[in-house]
Amino acid sequence: MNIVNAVLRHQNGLHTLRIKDGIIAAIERQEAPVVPENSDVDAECNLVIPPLVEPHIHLDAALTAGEPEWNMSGTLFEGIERWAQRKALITHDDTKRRAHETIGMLRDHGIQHVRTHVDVTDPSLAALKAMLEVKDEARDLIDLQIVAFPQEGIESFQDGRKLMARAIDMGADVVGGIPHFEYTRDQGVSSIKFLMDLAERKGLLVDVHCDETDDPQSRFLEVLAEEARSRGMGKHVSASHTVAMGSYDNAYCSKLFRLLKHSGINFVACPTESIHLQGRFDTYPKRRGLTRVAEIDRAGMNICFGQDSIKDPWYPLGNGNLLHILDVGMHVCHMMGYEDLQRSLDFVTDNGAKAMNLGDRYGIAIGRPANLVILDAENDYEVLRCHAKARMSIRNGSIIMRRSPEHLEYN
Ligand code: 17E
Ligand code: FE2
Repeated sequence: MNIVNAVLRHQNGLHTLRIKDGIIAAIERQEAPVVPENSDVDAECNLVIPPLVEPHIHLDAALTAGEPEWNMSGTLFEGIERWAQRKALITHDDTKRRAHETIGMLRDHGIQHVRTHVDVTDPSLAALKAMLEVKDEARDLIDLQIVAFPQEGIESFQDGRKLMARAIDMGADVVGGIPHFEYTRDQGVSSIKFLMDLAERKGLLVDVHCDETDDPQSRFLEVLAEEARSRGMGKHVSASHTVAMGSYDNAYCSKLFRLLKHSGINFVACPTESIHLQGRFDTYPKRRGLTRVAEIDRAGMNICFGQDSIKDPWYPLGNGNLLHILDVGMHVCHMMGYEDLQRSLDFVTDNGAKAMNLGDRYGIAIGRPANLVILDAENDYEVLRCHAKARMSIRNGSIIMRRSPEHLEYN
């Protein structure tokens, strides 16, 4: 298969991508637009990118909003309570059905790499067992990384440490945590030491829900970053949310940034989720409740966007469209300057791939898997402005999704 008339990011002109045996075999600069041959895919002078990357979602909780009760306060903490009610009812089949349905939504929006946090604070580990099967069954659509995520705590949940260790033995890829939810600061700190020890021993990645609260005293990020720095594990560690940073004073934050840069850790922000869940204890002025996305990026650190939820106890909306999350993120984080708009796709492609440590399995280059998405716009700026959609998603050289252009009629 050849893709002709492709616009590539960071490259001038049009290109032909030649795909053989599921691999990108050649990338050729065209002199001018060409007429496609029969077996060619015509990108029609639109952007062809590597797939969108979803670095942070909870597939085990997706599509459960309102079951059995809705989150009426809109807080993270009521979300965790509502989920505990639903968690008592989950079954293997119910988890698989919802996860597959949600993966279908991600596919429809050009996502092929996904990191999902799976709640392991459940003595049966039913959701994890189900998600390990889903990972295998969904292989033709997405690559799935599974985080062992202790939703109700490692230290403050009964047998929390044992459940984490068991989840890793069962095959979870990434070690998670939730230090700001542990009962005490000490427990938060010891939970981070425990999870970093576990990851180091097993050679695994780390992704911690870290400081997901407007409380400016929630300072577990410094603990995580120092653990990562001193063990030389920074590249393998992600700090998700870190929204308390939006409430830290500048004097502390400037000191913190020195450590963060030295640590080399990655950051994941979830703008729709955080603008919804945070600021809930404020009247006015009301905080935005996001981490310092622009500042982290400007400091040369890696930060990406994720959607976190799709219709779950924490967030009632969502449909898999990561470009919508990008749109909201650029607005809420004050990143609408021309330079940011011109490179906005970084936050849902390359930066996510880096956080997930996808390495040379990701990107448009000769010899890499032919995982490609055609958008219906010509550059990052227009993608954002026009609410572009994925027109085609290609995985290992096969078309897995094709969307017809919108059709309007006028009198
Ligand atoms: N669990 C959590 O602790 N935080 C979230 N944002 C979600 C689940 C969605
Ligand atoms: Fe999350």
